[in-house]
Amino acid sequence: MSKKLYILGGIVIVVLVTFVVVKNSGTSATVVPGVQNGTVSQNNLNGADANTPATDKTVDPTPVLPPATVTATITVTVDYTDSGFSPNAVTINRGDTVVFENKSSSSFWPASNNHPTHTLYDGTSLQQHCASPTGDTFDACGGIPPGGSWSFTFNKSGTWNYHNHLRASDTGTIIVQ
Ligand SMILES: [Cu+2]
Repeated sequence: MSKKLYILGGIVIVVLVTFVVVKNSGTSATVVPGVQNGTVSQNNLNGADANTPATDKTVDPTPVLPPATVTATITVTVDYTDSGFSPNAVTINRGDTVVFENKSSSSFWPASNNHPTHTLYDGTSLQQHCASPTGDTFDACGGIPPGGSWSFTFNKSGTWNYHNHLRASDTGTIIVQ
């Protein structure tokens, strides 16, 4: 009985000594770099204890995103009067919409140059793109009566000259950046 107690006590002592040695060796190994820097910071001391969660981890702040480079799209109005398109030249960004308002005394038909084929904007002719209009061709494909309007969203960059197909001498320019 007493022999078992001695053995048990010996085991406890061995375990305690081993624990102290391991703990001390860990401490000395990690404190040295702090001392070499001239100062022993609290972080270095905390870091020496393997049971203490590291406190010197820095949490990244919420990333600051650069300002959005895509600007909101806008709608610009071009009036058509008996004197022609006004303003005659308009500069917009890709994705912007131009509303052509007929304030003249007769119907108008805004369309991409060149008259009469209208191939400048999308490469297809009036006969082709007006057969089944998809909304992405710069061509009203029909007369708009006085008081009416026709709008088109420009999704292609370029300098797009246009005219009134019903009075081809009236022209204008949409510059899409
Ligand atoms: Cu035309």
